[in-house]
Amino acid sequence: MEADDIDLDVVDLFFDDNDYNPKKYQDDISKIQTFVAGHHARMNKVVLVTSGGTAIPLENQAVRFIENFSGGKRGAASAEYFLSEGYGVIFLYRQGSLRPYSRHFAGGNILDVLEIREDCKDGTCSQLQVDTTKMPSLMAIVEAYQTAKNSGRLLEVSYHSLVDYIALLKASSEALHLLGSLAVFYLAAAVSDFYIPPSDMPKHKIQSTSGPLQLALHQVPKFLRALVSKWSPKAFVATFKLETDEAILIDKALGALSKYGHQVVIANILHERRYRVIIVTKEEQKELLLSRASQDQEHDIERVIVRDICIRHDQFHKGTEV
Ligand code: 9Z3
Repeated sequence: MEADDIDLDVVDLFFDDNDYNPKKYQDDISKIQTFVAGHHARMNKVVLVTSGGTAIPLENQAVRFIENFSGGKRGAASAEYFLSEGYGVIFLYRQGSLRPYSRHFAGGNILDVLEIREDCKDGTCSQLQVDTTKMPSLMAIVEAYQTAKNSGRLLEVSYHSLVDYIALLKASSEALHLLGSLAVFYLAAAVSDFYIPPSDMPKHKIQSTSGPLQLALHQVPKFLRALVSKWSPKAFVATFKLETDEAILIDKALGALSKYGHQVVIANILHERRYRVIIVTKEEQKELLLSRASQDQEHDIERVIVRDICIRHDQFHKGTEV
């Protein structure tokens, strides 16, 4: 048996061993399939953007989880830029993480820009007014959001645990296969490499009276290989590689490219990720760096990343047509 087959078997076993929320899962899959079919009919490009972290439950009826740092800014901002590039966007995000457009209000309190009209304060009417001077960008953001929604180009699907994430990634990938090379994967979610299989989890809450807690975490199978070789083999795939040590970043990115055989790795260092990334392909390494002035004006590096990925996808798609 080839190493690839072994990997793919491990992925199948993972699905056999792990249960996920079947009701929500079925609803989500049918929404994804309908979305993809609609875009296929119009020969539109569609990108799957994954975003946010994953929760690793420690108990079967879970009270505690292992989490990570990702807040979902990369994914949410990128989804907006893909929409403005004309793509249909399936936004697969961790519940509670940032979302396209509403992310702009996450740092403040939206209630601060709303006012109850003077003549409504006796409760006889229900009109609110918006003080846009307190948030000058509000109109443009609402307009962009409504355009995306009304044109049917944005589908948001949430997940919570690692298992939910992987199940939805598989279902989306299989649906997107219909689009061939018009489909893009932009995998920005920070997915845990480790988890506890259900058979190893205690049924009830772990008791602190049992003394120090020792956990054995298992490795999550490498789903990317299944995605690239089996679930959606004609798509353009861009993944992210996160490290904290610059010395190993590029080697790890190149290692991922040769292991999975996909098109692009976007390499980033944790504390530089808002202003610097390196686009790594088999042929080149290209640094994208926001200038100091752009950083001061809080410009998004995602605009530049998405522009670069769209150009590469366009070339890839044209190359597959001949
Ligand atoms: C990233 O590297 C993203 O850029 C961040 C974005 C998660 C750093 P934020 O959500 O951060 O805006 O706060 N994502 C991928 C990280 C990852 O786990 N990649 C896997 C790996 O490095 C491969 S898919 O092994």
